[in-house]
Amino acid sequence: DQVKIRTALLSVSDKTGIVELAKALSEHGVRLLSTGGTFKAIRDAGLPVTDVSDVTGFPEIMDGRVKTLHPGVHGGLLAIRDDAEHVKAMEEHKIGAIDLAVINLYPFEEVRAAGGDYPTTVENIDIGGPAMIRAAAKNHAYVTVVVDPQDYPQLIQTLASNDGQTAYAFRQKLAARAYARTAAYDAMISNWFTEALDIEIPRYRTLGGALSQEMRYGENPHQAAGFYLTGEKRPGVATARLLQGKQLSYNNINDTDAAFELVSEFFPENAPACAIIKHANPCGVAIGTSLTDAYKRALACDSVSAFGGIVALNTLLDAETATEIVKIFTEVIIAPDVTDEAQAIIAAKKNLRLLVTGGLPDPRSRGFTAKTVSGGLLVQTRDNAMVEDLDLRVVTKRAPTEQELIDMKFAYKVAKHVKSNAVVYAKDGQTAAIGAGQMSRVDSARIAGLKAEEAAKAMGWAEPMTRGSAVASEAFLPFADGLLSMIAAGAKAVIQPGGSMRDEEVIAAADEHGVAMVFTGMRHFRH
Ligand code: 93A
Repeated sequence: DQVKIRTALLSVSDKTGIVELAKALSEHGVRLLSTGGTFKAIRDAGLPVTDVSDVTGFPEIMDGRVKTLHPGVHGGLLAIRDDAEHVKAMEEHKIGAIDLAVINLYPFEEVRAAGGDYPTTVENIDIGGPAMIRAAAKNHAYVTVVVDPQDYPQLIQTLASNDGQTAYAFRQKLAARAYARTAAYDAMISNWFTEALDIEIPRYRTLGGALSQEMRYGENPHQAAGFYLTGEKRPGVATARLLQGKQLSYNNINDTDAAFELVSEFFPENAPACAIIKHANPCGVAIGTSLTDAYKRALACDSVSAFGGIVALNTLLDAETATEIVKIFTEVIIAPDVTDEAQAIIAAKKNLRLLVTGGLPDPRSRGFTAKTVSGGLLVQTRDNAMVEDLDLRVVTKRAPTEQELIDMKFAYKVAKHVKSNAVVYAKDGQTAAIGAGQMSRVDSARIAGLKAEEAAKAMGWAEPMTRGSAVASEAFLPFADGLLSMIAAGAKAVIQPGGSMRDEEVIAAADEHGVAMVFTGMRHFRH
């Protein structure tokens, strides 16, 4: 069960804590072997260390591409210590056992994140490191493997309290971690290729990531949770900087992602835009003459639901808008950037989280989304369709007016980001009402209509905002009933994919009420 560590091989790119570890090992009389850079760091600290080339009798060649890929190393890691044949082979080929491997890999993730060019990124694919990690982990019956500087203190402590030995259970745990590391590393490399070459989902889609944040809990307090970064270079919640407030929770991250992906559909060069999200669904989206105007108009749609929501902005957050936002309780603000003045205003609200992303994600770029099912992983390319790119077909006698067409497209863009069944009413670049997540489309249409009436009553408006609006349905209207409910709420124009068996019936109902309708030919399910 216990294995005394006599020889250790240290080969690390991230040299954090390596000298302290080498010192502790030396104090336990451990013989240290090491590769070029690591060797130098340890030797410069005045500790005894042997270059691995002296063990293999083979120099590092090809710019270090081949330095530890040698039977002298791999035999030492893989030998079964009490197998007569293995022992004989070790003696015959003068291979010494290696009891501890401390390895961290070429910084592929960092180079990729820093936007390294193709050859540089490829050069940072570590070959020898993962080979040693996997060999050492396989032989965990005898060998201890450490792949993360965070684990050094525990190793040092174990050796100190355990007479320079490690226990089987400890080695097992480290082996599990080692394979998680090499799996995530290779996943990262494979993901980079898919992104760099823009290829379809490969035969073995690997969704690796590195744990960036352990949450206190998941969607509910009795669920454990972590946030893993895949390394995709997309401005958003995963890559944003948190300027103030405590860490985001599981639900915050999910909602903030929905908010920012939605607001990024609106290009800032056209108009400033704001989306307010609750439970991953928008409760108000608007463009405006200014960012403040956009925020106020987004809030007006459903100011009751906006309480405790997430606010996403498509452009620089200014002081005036910040002043408006802090008037009600908001959980998170996410924006490409923030002015110093605005940041100072937000700072007065200690619990309000402020995230800046440095840019907007491209809604047309492909990428992948995934979700788990029991025993499986569903992976698809991101819904990167934009209504501007679609061939809209007028199907009613009345064609939409120019303004109706603008409102339709606005509503359709929002509907793409609303849980199905989605029915979104919009007017003048502002959502008038949003019906989300109902099992029946008529219910979504009706609930939105009711909410608009309630909002009008509460605000003292003469009529609900749905009057004279355009309405979008993210999937086709299977019957005329949904349409009639939209018309009852005051919709004058309808945008929907079309393609139902009863399209004729739906079109006839629209014509009867003088409603203009266009088909997009593309749906935006979001289940
Ligand atoms: O280029 S490699 O794939 N070939 C190897 O044989 C090899 N052996 C160790 N990379 C290799 N390594 C890696 O070198 C380790 O995983 C570690 O990241 C790095 C340490 O190099 P140095 O000690 O020279 O700084």
